[in-house]
Parts: sequence; C-alpha cells; structure tokens
Amino acid sequence: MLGKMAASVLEHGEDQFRNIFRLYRRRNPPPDLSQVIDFSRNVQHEQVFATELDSSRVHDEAASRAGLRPVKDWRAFSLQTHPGFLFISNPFLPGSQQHWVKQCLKAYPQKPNVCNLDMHMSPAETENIWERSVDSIRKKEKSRPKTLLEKLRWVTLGYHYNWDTKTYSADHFTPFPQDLHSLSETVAAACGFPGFKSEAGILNYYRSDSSLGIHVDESELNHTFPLLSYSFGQTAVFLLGGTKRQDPPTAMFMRSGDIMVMSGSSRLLYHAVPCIIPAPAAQPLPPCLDQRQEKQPVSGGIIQGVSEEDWEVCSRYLLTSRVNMTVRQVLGAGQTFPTTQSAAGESREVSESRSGYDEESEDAAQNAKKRKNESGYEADS
Ligand SMILES: O=C(O)CCC(=O)C(=O)O
Ligand SMILES: [Mn+2]
Repeated sequence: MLGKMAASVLEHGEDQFRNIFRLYRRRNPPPDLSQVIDFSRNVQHEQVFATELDSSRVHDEAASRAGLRPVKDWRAFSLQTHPGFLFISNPFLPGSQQHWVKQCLKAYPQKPNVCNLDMHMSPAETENIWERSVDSIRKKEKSRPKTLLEKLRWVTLGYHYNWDTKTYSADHFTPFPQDLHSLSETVAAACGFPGFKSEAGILNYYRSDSSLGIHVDESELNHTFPLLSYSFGQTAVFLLGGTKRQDPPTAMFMRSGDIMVMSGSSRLLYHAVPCIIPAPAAQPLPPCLDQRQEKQPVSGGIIQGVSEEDWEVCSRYLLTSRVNMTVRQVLGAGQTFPTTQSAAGESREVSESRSGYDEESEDAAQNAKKRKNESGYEADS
C-alpha cells in the first residue's frame, strides 16, 4: 500500500526535503557543508538578515536572572524565505549553559518525567540514570558497555508527548520545571510573545551518529505561541523546509548555546536534523562551554553553579553528544483538552521516528518497529 507521504509526493513532485536530508546524513564521503548557514560568523547570505529585537521587552536584570546577556546584545537573525523564524546566536552568559546541560543529564531524566528507557525498563531500573552512569563515564576506558545516560534519547516534560497517538492529554501531566519555564518565558517575551506558558518539553539527546527525521510539530492544540529550541554541546546541521516536502530546505549550523524560535508562519514547517558534525580534534568541546560564571549569580537567578565533579561527567558526555531542549505551549489562553481526542497528528507521521532518531519512513509498521527497537536501550549497544 502506498504511504500517505509517497502518495502526496507522486501527486505534487519530488520529495526535495528527503533528497537533501540524505545528502547531509551521508557519512562516506562526508557531506559538503559549504552551503550551510553559519550564524556564528559574519553571515553573508542572501536569505539572512539581522533582526533588532526590542530590548525594552525584557529588563537586563530579568535576562541576567535567566542566565542571558542583555537583549540589546543578542545577535538575532531572520530568513527572508521563512517569516516567523528567528535564530539567536548563543545569548547565554558565560557559565550558564553548564546549568542546562547538567539539568538535561542529571535532573530532568528523573521521575516523574518520562524517557525512552522507560519503554523497556522498569521504573526501578530507570531511577537514578545519572548515578548509575557517572562512574563509567569518568573512567577513561576505551571500550566499555554504554551507560544508561549514553542510551538516553529523549525525555518529555509537562504534558508528556505520546509518540503512538501523537497527542498530549490532560491526564498525563507532571509539573514543568520552573527554571526551564523562566528561561523560556524570558526568551519568548524578548521575541514579542509575552505570557508564554511552557507546558510541554521534549529533550533530544544526540550521539555523534544520531539524526532526527523530517517532521512538523503540530500536535500542540494552539500554534499562536512559538516553539523554542535550545542546543548544547556538539554542532548539528538543522534543515528548515516549507509546508510541503517538495520545498527544498535551508541548512544551518546549530551550535552550543544557540536558540531557535519557530513562530507565525514558520511554526508549522517541516524540519529535521540530518547529522551531528564531528568535533575538531584541536577543540573537542565548544569553548563557550568551558567558561565559568563571571559574576556572582544575581539574586533570584535560576542558574545554579555546577560542581567540578558534575561538570567532569557532563563535559565528557558532550565530547560525543548534543543535547537539545524544545519547549512548547500546548493550549491557548482558556483552552482545555477536548474530552474525546482523535488520534490525529496528520503530517507528524514522520516524527514518531524521532524516538528512534532515524530517517523517516512511510511505512507505519516499519516505523513502529524502529521506534520499539531504537527507543530501547538494548538495541543501541
Ligand atoms: O534537535 C533539534 O534541533 C530539533 C528538535 C526538534 O525538532 C523537536 O524536538 O521537535
Ligand atoms: Mn521539531
């Protein structure tokens, strides 16, 4: 039977997104990265323009409390071709990225949050992922079994995304982390979205050979608020496409500390992460991650210092990993979940393979198998 995506491609033309995704995912020979937009450099690209954010939206003290530089110092960019898309090149204050890395590795995988390892292990076994992994990670052994932390692929927060039905529901909710909400509320306000409510989070953990399939994030019930995405650790290539798979995507590097905002008409565009770029031998960790906090934390600030001991584990993990946090508002103001929800999800058909970090497949059975295998720790040894 022809999959929905294949049928659509036959009807409308070639799946350009998939062709380009495959080019960047190729390992041998490695892809040509010369067309990938690099916002960390002086960008000279016909599609890119610098965007001045209104710095009066967020006071410098509020930015500092969230571990961010004053908004007037942020380097923000837009794309002519993708209105509503905003790229903020590492606005974090020195030392504050470490807090988020530690939260993603040590705090957020803890119960009651949900992670891929829960699909195949008992709650007792997925308790204390950090504690069960640190000794092995600290040791410099060349070959050893993968730790649970290295098998972690995703964690969900707040309204926990259901990968099977592609829905959120009122009855599967746990409190959203306050620190990540404060950061997201501040970033959203700076981008012109005051009152943003962080209601669901999907954290993605990429190893050097991981990718994230082509998908649209449309399961949230309200799309007027932006989707925020934060990157830490190794650099990824991010592909931003159009509303159709036939639209060729734009490629850009996402480096440690970069923030991406998908709002307005870019909120529902196809996107994917085809590859993680191997770190240069001379600089295995991005220098911005090595910085320690310059000043004493401001009062009421959310950034906690990370101990040398914890950072040793985090930095070792990041030598071969990228961590990404996405934060979403699920419901509009005053909106509630419908009492009976259909298992819709439409064009998110490819995103389920996210839990497996593999390229999209149009075949549902194959997808289900992938998800089952790759969200499980045993398949990834
Ligand atoms: O890792 C990324 O940069 C993208 C993540 C993403 O698209 C998602 O979680 O929906
Ligand atoms: Mn996404």
